[in-house]
Amino acid sequence: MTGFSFRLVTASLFAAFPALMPAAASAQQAGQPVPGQIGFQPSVTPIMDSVIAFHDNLLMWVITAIVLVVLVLLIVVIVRFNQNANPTPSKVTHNTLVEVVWTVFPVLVLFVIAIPSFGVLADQETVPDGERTYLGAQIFGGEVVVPEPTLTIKATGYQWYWGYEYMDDEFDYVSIMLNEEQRAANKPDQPRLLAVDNELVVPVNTTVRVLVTAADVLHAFAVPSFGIKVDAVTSRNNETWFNARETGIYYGQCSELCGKDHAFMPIAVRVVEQDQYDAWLAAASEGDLAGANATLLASIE
Ligand SMILES: [Cu+2]
Repeated sequence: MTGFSFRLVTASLFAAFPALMPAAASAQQAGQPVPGQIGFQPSVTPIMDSVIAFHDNLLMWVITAIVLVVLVLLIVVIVRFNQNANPTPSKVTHNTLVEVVWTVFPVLVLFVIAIPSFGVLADQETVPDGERTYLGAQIFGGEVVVPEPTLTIKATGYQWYWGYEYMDDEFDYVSIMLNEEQRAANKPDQPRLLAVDNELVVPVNTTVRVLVTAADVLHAFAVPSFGIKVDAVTSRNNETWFNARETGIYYGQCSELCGKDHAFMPIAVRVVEQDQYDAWLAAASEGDLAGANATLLASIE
């Protein structure tokens, strides 16, 4: 792939037109959307690195080329075939060569997009074994070998909240969105419609296997900064993974229309240092989830 990325182009655009800049500057804040945002949320996992590289180094170039070709064709038609320039229209209705070209060319374009895209998609669904180099990473970012998972979490979608089960430690809880009153009282710094009572807590730099299922209707577990989106289907366990390299809080949302409160069942993942996680886990797995969360938040702030 070319080292000259679309990001470079957008960066020079911002340099030329600083007025475009504010959204991009605050986009550095990880894990949630920001007003005026036009790009992805910043990546904190190998999968999201591949997704962003796929977008910046390939997809945006293809899209830009297509837009320019269509624009040129439109201009040619407007200039050469308007009523004044071309008073007697041609009565041609078929042209085999043109039809072959406009069928074969888009097929080739789709192939060029599909092949690396399938690599990135397969990576999301292939849990690391500590040896495999990811295809998306090979194409877009060099060698990335991810250690085997040491933590398995089952995420269950309900109408309309998420349940998290720590499979290795055999405890679970549910995570429900805070309404505005609760948020103002408990987590005023967190965003509206994304803050939850009990966040999903995981350690940093740890491969986490995520089993995704549903208890009632279809849901989908998605966290943009991690580059994962997995359907939650009743009586099935779908599998994905992430390995977050930065502490912080990362928000996602249910991404499969599941009923009237579909928009109100956010996902909040709290990535913390290993010792903070160990302390949290010890208390939470003994049944004191509220105390564990309060201690954890106090140790972060
Ligand atoms: Cu939903």
